[in-house]
Amino acid sequence: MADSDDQLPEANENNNSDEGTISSFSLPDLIVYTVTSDPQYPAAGDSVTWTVTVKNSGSGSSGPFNVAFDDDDQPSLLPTETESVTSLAAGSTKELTFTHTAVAGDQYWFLVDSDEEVSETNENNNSHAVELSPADLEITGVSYSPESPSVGDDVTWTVIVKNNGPGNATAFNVAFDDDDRPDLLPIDTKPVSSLSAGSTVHLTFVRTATQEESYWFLADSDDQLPEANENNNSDEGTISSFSLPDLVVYTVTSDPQYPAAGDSVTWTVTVKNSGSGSSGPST
Ligand SMILES: [Ca+2]
Ligand SMILES: [Ca+2]
Ligand SMILES: [Ca+2]
Ligand SMILES: [Ca+2]
Repeated sequence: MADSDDQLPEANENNNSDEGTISSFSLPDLIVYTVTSDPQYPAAGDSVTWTVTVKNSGSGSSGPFNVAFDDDDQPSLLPTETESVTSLAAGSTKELTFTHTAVAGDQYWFLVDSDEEVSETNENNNSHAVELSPADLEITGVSYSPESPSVGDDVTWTVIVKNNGPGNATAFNVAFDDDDRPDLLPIDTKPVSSLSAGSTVHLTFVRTATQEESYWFLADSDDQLPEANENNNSDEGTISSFSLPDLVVYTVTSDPQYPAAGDSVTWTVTVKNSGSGSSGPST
């Protein structure tokens, strides 16, 4: 106001004041800039540290706000965890971390300004969702021992299961069966408590050898793990060569050694298996 102390007599005393209003403020625009995780491919069962970089991509600075982490798509309501930021200048970034043990089937959401404390040029770019990384189990080998069993021998089957990743695997079962549906009533199953990405596990099953039988192996036979590829979990094994017996009459002896007519004679017959396989019952 001019002449606010009214020291000057003026021709018009009614045009000395005006009002000022800032016509446009510079507003911030908070965004989730990046989300990274440790481990890089987080999977169910892992303790995962999420690092969220929040950026103010607007032209005005921001006052205090919260960043929410949640396991559902409403992170403004009862989030799993929140972190506070006191201010963020235009163009600046701020890193926040959330540590949480991942649960199978989970997805996670991050939301900037979850309590809507900051007016922004864009309120619709504040959230970001991430998924867990699946495992991929694959049967990479089936073998048996001994190499040429006889019918009736105990044969040990060894199956190699690999987790191709990228995520670690939590508990699953491996089934062994004599038909092509090892998911249904298998002969035997073996549990695996966990298998990290890139690792393999050997499992053994013992079965009495029977000619003309094939065996099937299935990883994650109870479908406990969601996987990147569900179509590489089974394999088949068949014994390719059996050892056969070769029975021969080896010796015949008598008691008495030189029997005569009328003697009561005990004949002892020794039968030998000169083959490489063992024999079943014979008469
Ligand atoms: Ca925004
Ligand atoms: Ca806002
Ligand atoms: Ca698989
Ligand atoms: Ca599976």
